[in-house]
Amino acid sequence: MEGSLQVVEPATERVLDTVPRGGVDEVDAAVARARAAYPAWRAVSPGDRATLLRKLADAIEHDLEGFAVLEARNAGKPIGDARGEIGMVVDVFRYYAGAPERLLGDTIPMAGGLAVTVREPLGVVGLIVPWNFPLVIAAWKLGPALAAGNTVVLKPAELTPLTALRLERVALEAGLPEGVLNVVVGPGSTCGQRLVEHPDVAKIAFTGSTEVGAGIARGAADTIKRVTLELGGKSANIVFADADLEQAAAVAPLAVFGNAGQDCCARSRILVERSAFDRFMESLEDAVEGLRVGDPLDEDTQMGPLISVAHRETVASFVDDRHTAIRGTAPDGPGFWYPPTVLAPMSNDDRASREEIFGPVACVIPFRDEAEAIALANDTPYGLSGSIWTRDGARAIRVARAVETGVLSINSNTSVRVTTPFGGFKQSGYGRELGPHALDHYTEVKTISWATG
Ligand code: TAP
Repeated sequence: MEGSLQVVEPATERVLDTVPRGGVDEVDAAVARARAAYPAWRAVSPGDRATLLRKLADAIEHDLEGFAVLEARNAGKPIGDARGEIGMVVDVFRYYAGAPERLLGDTIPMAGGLAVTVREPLGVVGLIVPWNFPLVIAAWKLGPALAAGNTVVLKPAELTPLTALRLERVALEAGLPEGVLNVVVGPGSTCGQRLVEHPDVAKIAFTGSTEVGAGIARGAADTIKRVTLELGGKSANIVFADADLEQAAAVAPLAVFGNAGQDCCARSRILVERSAFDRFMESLEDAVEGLRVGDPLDEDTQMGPLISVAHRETVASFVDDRHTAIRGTAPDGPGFWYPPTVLAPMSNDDRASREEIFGPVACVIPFRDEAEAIALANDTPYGLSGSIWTRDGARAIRVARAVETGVLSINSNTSVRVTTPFGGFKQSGYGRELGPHALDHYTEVKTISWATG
């Protein structure tokens, strides 16, 4: 054990809890527990594994408010958002409870017999998750991993470990066998790194920065580990002049300032057709100035603080007064507050338009026509999400097919659902979470051929 870790509440800067801080030995012990639990867990009948996942979902739902308040305080997110996220955790386990009995294979004709395929679990899977959506991002990985018969070691971010620790306890109480779901709290540079290098870990599922993701891919190469990476984004919200401009402007703020902008799907580049630029900016101003920023536990709050003082400094480094067109409000006093800020008009070449700020800062960039909108949207190393606002259905489909990104929404800003695949193009990562596709990343296809001669 590497001593203890003080977990800070971003809205008050006070210590929320103190938890044991693990190191390499704790990771090795957790991997050993997961390895020991694996043969029995994969042998649990599909129906019984489904029942256990449903019981886990029920247990989390029963404690939903407890989980939500803890998440809201530890991550500094509005309580309404936290309830929504824990609700999604419940839904994810219920959705993947349907998977063990539906992991179907193929029957393939062959000369002199028959071949069948079966989907086998991988073994021990390491899950490394960030601080922005602590439990729900963990659940996106845990649901398919456990449903497919793997055992797991989950490493939450040191800034936000509390709901993962609560989940570990609740899972045992719900009947998951000992060793199936293990949590280790500790730094990424030691604990995360050890998971990546450990010879008994078959796969790493990671969400976080592109830089750390690239290191994980390199580290995993030595043991040919399977890796899925959900990394950063700099997504475009493309608004054409023929769109419902009031609606597009009314919902644009929460698509970038939701979770205080600490969202890989944040539509942080708002591309607006030049002929509608001024009208759009007027409506946007009202919407940004109306955002309620404050105490995460206040039911009316729409945006909380940033996660840490260091992160606030990084966010502030992208903002200069020269480009600041709109600035919302934020509380004074303790807490890592930063007001929602709109930079406009911006070029796509400006630093704030190119790098993932991961804070409540949006760049509004004018475009001339459809071709330029597509070119600007794609002029980024990332490709995670995005939106298209237009009343022209054919154009919506044309642009959607041309934008290089993993998830896109037309006339809405919602791109994450339990039932649909989620993941990136380009440097936003590879692999898909959620929906039916996630199961492909937690199973191997085995071919068994049977000679009939
Ligand atoms: P990262 O450093 O990527 O951290 C994400 C997770 O990886 C944490 O659990 C972290 O552990 C762990 N980690 C760090 N170094 C590691 C290593 N060498 N080996 C294995 N695991 C390691 O992200 P961050 O520092 O929290 O945020 C930095 C930037 O990343 C943000 O500003 C944002 O741009 C981006 N980010 C993106 C996302 C999404 S959803 N795509 C989420 C968070 C951050 P510890 O933190 O406990 O050390």
